[in-house]
Amino acid sequence: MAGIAWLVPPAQIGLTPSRSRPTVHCARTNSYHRTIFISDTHLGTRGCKAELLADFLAKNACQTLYLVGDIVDGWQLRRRWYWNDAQSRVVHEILRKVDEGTRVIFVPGNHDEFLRPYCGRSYAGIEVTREAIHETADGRRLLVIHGDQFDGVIALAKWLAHLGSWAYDRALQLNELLHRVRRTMGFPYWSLSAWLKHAVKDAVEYVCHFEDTVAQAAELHGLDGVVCGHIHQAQIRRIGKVLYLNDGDWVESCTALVEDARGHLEILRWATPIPTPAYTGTTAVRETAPIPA
Ligand SMILES: [Mn+2]
Repeated sequence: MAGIAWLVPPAQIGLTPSRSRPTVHCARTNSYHRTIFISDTHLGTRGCKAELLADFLAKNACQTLYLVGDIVDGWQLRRRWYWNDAQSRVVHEILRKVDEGTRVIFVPGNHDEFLRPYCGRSYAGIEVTREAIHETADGRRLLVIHGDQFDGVIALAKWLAHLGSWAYDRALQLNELLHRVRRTMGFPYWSLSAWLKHAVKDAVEYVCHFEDTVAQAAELHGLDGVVCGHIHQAQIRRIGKVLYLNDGDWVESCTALVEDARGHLEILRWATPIPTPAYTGTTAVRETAPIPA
């Protein structure tokens, strides 16, 4: 299927100064990138935009291709597996890249966690790894992870937030008791309730900030940025000292993150061409059921 790609202008992130780039270009022109990052393709589900993805892979070559998780939907396998020719073409295009010398690195996500025990091995020339460090052409080091690693932390924070008001009332009572005990032992005043209130407030903010959490992880590792997927929202923005990059998904947005020879990073959106009247006779069934991140 033919597609039209347009470049989403990078956010104001203080990267290399913008060059005179076309904002719209035809997908029929083959493009070469230093690196391509894609994730959340959810092969094995009806939601996967496999035709567009196969088209994108066929027309975009690269030195390194990162598959940033949720590529194959193993959760769907347990329920009802869906496969079609377009999905086979996606696999074929990935293997063709391997044959052509592209380094393909697969970082499994939560939907393809069944592959995680095989991290450190290679299959059909595809390296499977729990996480990777990508070095851009201009020397920046980016952590490459799917992002579900933080679900536990965020889920715990959500639980803490729900516990919030009840716990705070109990904490006020406990605080008074604690204060009395500490005073008899000669310790200075320390407010448990104030600490708890602060912790719960932090927890609520944590839930809302997957992006911040992932970025913080990269910063803690002393890296320049992080590339992830998982939440199906393509994004390039600076968070604190690091660059947060999310390559989006191939269920709804059909986006990839690409790096050029100079280390410039941007989001590429691969979209369905506007149907001409000749095609309107065919009724397309649109897949609207959201895939869980
Ligand atoms: Mn995921």
